[in-house]
Amino acid sequence: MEDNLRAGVRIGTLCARVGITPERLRAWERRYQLVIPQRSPSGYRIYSPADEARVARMLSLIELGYAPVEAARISIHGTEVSAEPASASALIAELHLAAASFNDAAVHAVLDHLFAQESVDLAISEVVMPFLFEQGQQWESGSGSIAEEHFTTTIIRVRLGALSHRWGAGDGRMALLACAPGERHDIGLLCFGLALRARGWRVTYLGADTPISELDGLAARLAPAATVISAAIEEVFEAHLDELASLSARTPLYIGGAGSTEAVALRIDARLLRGDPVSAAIQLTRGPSDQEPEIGPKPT
Ligand code: B12
Repeated sequence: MEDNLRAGVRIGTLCARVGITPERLRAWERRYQLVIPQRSPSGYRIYSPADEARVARMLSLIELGYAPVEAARISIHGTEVSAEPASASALIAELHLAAASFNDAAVHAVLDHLFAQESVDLAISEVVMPFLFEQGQQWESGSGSIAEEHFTTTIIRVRLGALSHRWGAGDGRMALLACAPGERHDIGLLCFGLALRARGWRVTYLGADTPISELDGLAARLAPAATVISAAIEEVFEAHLDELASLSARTPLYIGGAGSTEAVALRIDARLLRGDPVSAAIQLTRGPSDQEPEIGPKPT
């Protein structure tokens, strides 16, 4: 109890943080029992981090057009008793709102909802990928800022990373995953690893900016069923064609991401993983007889 009080904040602090007046918050407490604050020994209301997240979620839902009574119900009960699951477009809209107000509790609340409600495949392909893409477009068109993009990308990356816990365990086929040298866009690769894991594969993940020489040694040591290199920018592959070509002689090499092209795949004798990370994982994990039409041909 004392620990809870120590972790909590008074009403003025909570209201300033989430952007609500104390009067409105007290009204929500009275009408919907949105939160039931504890009391300090001198009688002040004390709010916990969970209370704060709940109030932030209610505010986001109201901004999205939910009636207060419905917003309160969803904020209190979460997804479990929600009559209808939120649509992908509603969740994406909530993420944009949360990004615009730099509200990390709201970003986490949307992701909590998403990962509780959907399979990893759907969460990635219906919400996470389209959201990141739209955020990039907003930034390009000047309607969103780099700060917003960094803010949400960092949280999303951490949450996806949490889902990767122990993805190297088990006895499934193994994929060695890395971004090309100089490449920092690793979220697509992370999603691809999660989609492979959902299909029983093991994942050894090296992440951003991996030297090809390291992959060479590790591929020889681990003998993965697939070594997958990802890049969002084609020039990144082009700067390392010779090294990649020698790597493909030693391991079943695949390339993916927006920077991967048929031309690069042909030049380094690799297979091209087409499309979004989930579709690509589906193609890779199909039997060899199914693979040829779906994955870019490996020249003979
Ligand atoms: C988030 C982001 C960043 C973050 C990355 C954080 C992280 N850890 O991943 C940070 C801030 C680091 C960053 C940096 C830069 N970025 Co950036 N970034 C983005 C942004 C907004 C989202 C990227 C993303 O994850 N998209 C979601 C992915 C998954 O979508 P996608 O890339 O289109 O990929 C599709 C497929 O290729 C596939 N896929 C993706 N990855 C993989 C992997 C595998 C294995 C498979 C099978 C499939 C697959 O799935 C997607 C859906 O179909 C994009 C905008 C956009 N439209 O994507 C720009 C974008 C990719 N960035 C861009 C640029 C220019 C940069 C910088 C050079 C900016 C700078 N001046 O510093 C640096 C480069 C850093 C580097 N050395 O790599 C450009 C690239 C343009 C180009 N083609 O040349 C983009 C497109 C923005 C733009 N429109 O200009 N960026």
